[in-house]
Amino acid sequence: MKKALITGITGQDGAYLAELLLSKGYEVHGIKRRSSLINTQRIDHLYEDLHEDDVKFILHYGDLSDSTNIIRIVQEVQPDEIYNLGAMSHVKVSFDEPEYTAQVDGIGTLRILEAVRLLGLTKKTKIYQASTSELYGLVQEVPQSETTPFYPRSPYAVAKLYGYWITVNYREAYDMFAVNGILFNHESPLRGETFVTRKITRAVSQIALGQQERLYLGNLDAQRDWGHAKDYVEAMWLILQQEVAEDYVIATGVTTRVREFVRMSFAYLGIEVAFEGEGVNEVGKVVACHNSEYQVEIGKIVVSVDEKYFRPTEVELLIGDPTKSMTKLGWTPKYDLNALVDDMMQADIAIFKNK
Ligand code: NDP
Ligand code: GDR
Repeated sequence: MKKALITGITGQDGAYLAELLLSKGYEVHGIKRRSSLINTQRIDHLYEDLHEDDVKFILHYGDLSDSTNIIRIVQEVQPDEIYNLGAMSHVKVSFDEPEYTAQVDGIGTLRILEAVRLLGLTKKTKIYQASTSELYGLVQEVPQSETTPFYPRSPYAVAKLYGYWITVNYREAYDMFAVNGILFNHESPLRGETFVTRKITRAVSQIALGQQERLYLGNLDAQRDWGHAKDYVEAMWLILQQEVAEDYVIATGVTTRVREFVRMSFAYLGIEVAFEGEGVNEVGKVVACHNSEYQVEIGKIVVSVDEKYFRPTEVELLIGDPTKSMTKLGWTPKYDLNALVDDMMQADIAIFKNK
């Protein structure tokens, strides 16, 4: 039986990956942070009583900012595979917490690699590093592939750049199986509530149900290549099952503006929204409602721009080229953007109908 260790197991990807690996017969270990309130909501359904025999899902307290703790856990678990998903993952927040972000997202990656090396596990343990399309930052070429130059645009992306290169360096210097998945944005009903897609699907649900007046967003023009997290954790696993350690871009190859994601989310409920005005004065108005269940007035402004959500330096356009992962890994996503919006809206409208 293979053993996997997942950092960031309480996050969106950690939860889906743990589910996937358990379904493949792995023993799954995860690192969770101590918090004053319980933070395991996304993985509670996987919890097993440690007093039972043959437990396959085990959590350890830990933090990527603490080397001794990382070394101890890696020594105890002796994992065949480590998925380093733990990170301060919010781009906007990284401008407020740049040093912490560097510690966790940059040096945290080094701590994992060093733990494996110091414990003499370089031939046993494969390491997956959660790299990101944010590395591309300011557009150098489109679509972005494994060979596109990087130009990070936030403390988050700069920290992740260190994580990317230190992974490549340990692979080359110590012949370790250490690889980067350069994943473009991926979303789901488990997505954190302050990332734009989930912020939108939650607000749209509440506006339709009369529980919220308006949704305030930042840059409506930003373009993202959005996929479904369920598809992307499959790719993470595939990357570690290859004979040769290589880095891969995981993306859909389709890009969409934030504004369009809003429109699609309202459309799921039968509400048509049109945008008018420019820049900070742009608004989204209801132009029709085809579902009598939702009481939204025609002409009502339901979306406005609030500059407080602008970033000091923005990533305007991301569109990935998934050719390598599709041909070499045989990876094909099951969800397109419509299916993603449907999945998220279905989940959020159900949550708020029950409130
Ligand atoms: P989430 O923000 O949902 O989850 C992040 C996880 O990291 C959480 O479990 C969080 O714990 C944990 N974490 C945060 N700080 C620390 C720390 N100091 N020590 C240990 N663990 C910590 O992110 P996602 O699941 O969306 O993303 C997973 C990884 O993939 C991240 O590294 C992210 O940067 C990267 N990525 C994500 C993409 C996406 O579109 N989702 C795209 C490309 C890369 P807690 O629950 O306690 O906060
Ligand atoms: P991103 O995701 O920065 O791409 O990072 P996010 O959903 O935060 O932003 C996407 C785009 O939407 C614009 N935007 C807003 N964003 C947020 N969060 N809130 C708003 O109100 C808002 N209005 C407009 C942003 O400016 C941006 O252009 C995510 C994270 O998961 C990273 O960890 C990961 O590495 C990258 O995706 C790939």
